[in-house]
Amino acid sequence: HQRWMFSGLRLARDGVPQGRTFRDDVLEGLSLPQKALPPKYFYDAEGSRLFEAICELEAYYPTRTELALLRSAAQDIAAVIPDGAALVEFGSGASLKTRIVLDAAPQVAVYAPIDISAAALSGAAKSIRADYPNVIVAPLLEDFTRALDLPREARQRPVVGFFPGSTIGNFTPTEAQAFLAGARHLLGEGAAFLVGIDLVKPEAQLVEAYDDPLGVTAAFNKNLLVRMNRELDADFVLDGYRHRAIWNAAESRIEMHLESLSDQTVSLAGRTFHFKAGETLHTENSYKFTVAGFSALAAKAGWRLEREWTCAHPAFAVVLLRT
Ligand code: AVI
Repeated sequence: HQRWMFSGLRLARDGVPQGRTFRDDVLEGLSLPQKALPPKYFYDAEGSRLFEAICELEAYYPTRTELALLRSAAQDIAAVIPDGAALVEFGSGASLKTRIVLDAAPQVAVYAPIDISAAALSGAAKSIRADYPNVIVAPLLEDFTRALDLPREARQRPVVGFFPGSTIGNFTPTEAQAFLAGARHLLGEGAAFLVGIDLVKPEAQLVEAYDDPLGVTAAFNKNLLVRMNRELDADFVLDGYRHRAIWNAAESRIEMHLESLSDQTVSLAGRTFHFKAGETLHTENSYKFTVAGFSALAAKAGWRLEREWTCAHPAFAVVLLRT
């Protein structure tokens, strides 16, 4: 596992030795019987910008619900953060929720945000440094599922992990368990881990959140086609696909797909792929939990649920896990 320094950010060295590239994952994903891509590829600069816009939408309840929950739990949360702690955030994006924790817990000495988007990470690091001059900011530009070591600045300190936004819902249960086990290893014995989880709720509200009337989520989904066109020299016709959000009750997840509106062939990286009319490219799962179900999942990865803060309408929870 190698890293190097660049513009003050540590880069994961993609492709060496275990890394897979966007191209590898696209070629494999488009060859599956149900075409599918990992959702992490949404987050190029434009995708990260569109995701921030989603978080502002009336229809997308998770962000504002979790923000309100964090604000009302801030003193409780601050009370479990030790003096001189390092706060390690997985998939930190714009680091907006972090501010609630940092405002309530001035004892945080180091903030280590981990994110795959260079633009989002450097912007967030800059603004956190400006607004919290006493906090050492040690950003890690990396797929947060691959982070193997804490930044030097965060070692030898009490560690609190932070994973808000219900991003854990974008993993399958097997992946979520593996991520939680990896995070336990990364954060270390005795660590606390604050995780936001979106809870099961009525189908109509879920579908509206993932197929908003302004079409921002549709643009976010379709940006994957734009990205493949640009980075892999693909020739997806953007108007040839439509955004779909479907509640899969059996799996307790919202699925996002891009549905082909006609029979069409796409060429990409020297290969061709055929889409039948109505065939979909499955681009994301967003699992919805119960606190009991999530606690059982976390237990399989060596975490015990120590506390929970829950909002009933819309249903959302922030839980505190402990090794
Ligand atoms: C980042 N993640 C938790 C979002 C979600 O709700 O699953 C991504 C998203 N997809 C569509 N809208 C938002």
